[in-house]
Amino acid sequence: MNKTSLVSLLTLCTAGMVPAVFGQKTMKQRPNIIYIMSDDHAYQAVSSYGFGLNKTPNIDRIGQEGAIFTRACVSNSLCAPSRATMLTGKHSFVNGKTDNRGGFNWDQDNFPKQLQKAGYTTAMIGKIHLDGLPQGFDYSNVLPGQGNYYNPDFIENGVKKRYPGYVTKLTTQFALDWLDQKRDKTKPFCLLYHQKAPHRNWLPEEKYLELFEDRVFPFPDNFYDDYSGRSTAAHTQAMEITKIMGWGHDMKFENDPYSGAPTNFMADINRMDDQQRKAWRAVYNPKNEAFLKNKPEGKELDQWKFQRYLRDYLKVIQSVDDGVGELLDYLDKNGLKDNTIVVYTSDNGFYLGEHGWFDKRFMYEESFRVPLLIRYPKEIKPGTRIGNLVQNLDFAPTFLDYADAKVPSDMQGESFRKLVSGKTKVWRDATYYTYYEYPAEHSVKRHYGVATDRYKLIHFYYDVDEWELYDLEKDPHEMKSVYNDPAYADVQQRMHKRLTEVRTKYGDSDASDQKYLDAFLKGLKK
Ligand code: SGN
Repeated sequence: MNKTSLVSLLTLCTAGMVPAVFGQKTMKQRPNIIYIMSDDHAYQAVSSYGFGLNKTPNIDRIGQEGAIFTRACVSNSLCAPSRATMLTGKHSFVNGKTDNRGGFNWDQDNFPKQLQKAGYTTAMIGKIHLDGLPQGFDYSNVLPGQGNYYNPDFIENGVKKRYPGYVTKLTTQFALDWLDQKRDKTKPFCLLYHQKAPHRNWLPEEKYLELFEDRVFPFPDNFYDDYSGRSTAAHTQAMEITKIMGWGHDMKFENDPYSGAPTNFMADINRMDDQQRKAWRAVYNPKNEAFLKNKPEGKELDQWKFQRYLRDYLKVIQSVDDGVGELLDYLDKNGLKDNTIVVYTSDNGFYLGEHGWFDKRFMYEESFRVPLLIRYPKEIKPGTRIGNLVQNLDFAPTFLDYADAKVPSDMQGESFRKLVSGKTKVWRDATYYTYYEYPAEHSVKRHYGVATDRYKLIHFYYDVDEWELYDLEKDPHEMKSVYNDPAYADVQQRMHKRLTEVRTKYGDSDASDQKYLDAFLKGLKK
């Protein structure tokens, strides 16, 4: 073989286009990876999960042609910590990113760095919410902090620029542009495509402004929860739709309906260009005027707020689903479908009125669980359903496993590659959870806990010392803690044992909680 043909054969092999044969040794074709993550996307708002709120045909397609997980969860239900865990494969108390405040140490190891070492080209596009230039990526184009829905800034490889348009569409456009034009096509790729949507304050794309306006969504059964079956934390949170949402930012009134004063929604309105503002006002102004003419009260007012919240939240998701469709089409058209792993998930779950709430943070199911769908035609049978407790901790080792790359021994997650392809049924039977951001917005107390298939034990600490225990089979909506119920004395004891075991396994302790608490208090004093 002459030098030129050897070079072109090697090029094709690394690009994953042909299996190379060197003597008797076969070099396996390595898959591409597209990891799609949106922000605050509740599983209740992915149509495959069967809640009937909306239709997400493109996201659903990933699960129909691959697998859907019905009990995937996070280890800390908050944006930045969740992303840090996904990248490092380590719990918050190990990677150091325990809450949305403070920096993230990009110098530590992460799975994209390992993929680069293994010959992959990598890109991070969209919301990352971790300060500093992302490490482990050949290309990055990210939003600063939370980003903006309309005419957002993006930081491309460290350089900030404002782009006209809608954030979800722009993020998709940048992802497709990287796939088609910017990536090194001689290598297998890993793309992290992260949507800001559907994060608060849920500003829909112009073409979806009218969507769902004729739908009336029923309250969840526990919308008027009085939290009587639970400890202090559920009573003192600040997540109630009826009490916490504001007239401007959340309810989209330019002037407060009662005082007439301009609201903080003007910041969004002022960021829009004339055409965007006109389209927005054409839909929202008549509805707001109708409200002003006949101001609802009591339950009717609660209904009004709930409808506005849910409609806006679901409208925003429609653009996310469109973007997923565009990416899947790109793979089809470019012969990349069979050799590309596609994952769809969210950084955490979200409340859509359950317990009367929005937001996340609690270890209760709606925020603990996330949508998770994965497609990889070469290994995963279409229509697979997995009910095991996988966690965002597992993404890093799973991707490295698929890439035949080394999984660093200090990564705490486990690869679910064999589980999802049906090669094993052996899996963990308990997951560990921590939450630290308190005192803070939404006032959810610090807690940690352990969840199994059926039970969940939670300890709230810092300014309280209270335990909750749930039997998810009998009480799937976590309305009544059975921690002090004598009928559950055995379960309580067993769950305490499981908690000690997982804390030991992952290296967490009260001392480590104290370390992060001290760091937080020190930060407050500055
Ligand atoms: C903002 C939101 C909160 C949200 C946090 C964290 N308020 O502060 O509702 O809980 O982000 O979200 S807002 O008035 O600014 O919209 S996270 O996704 O970054 O964890």
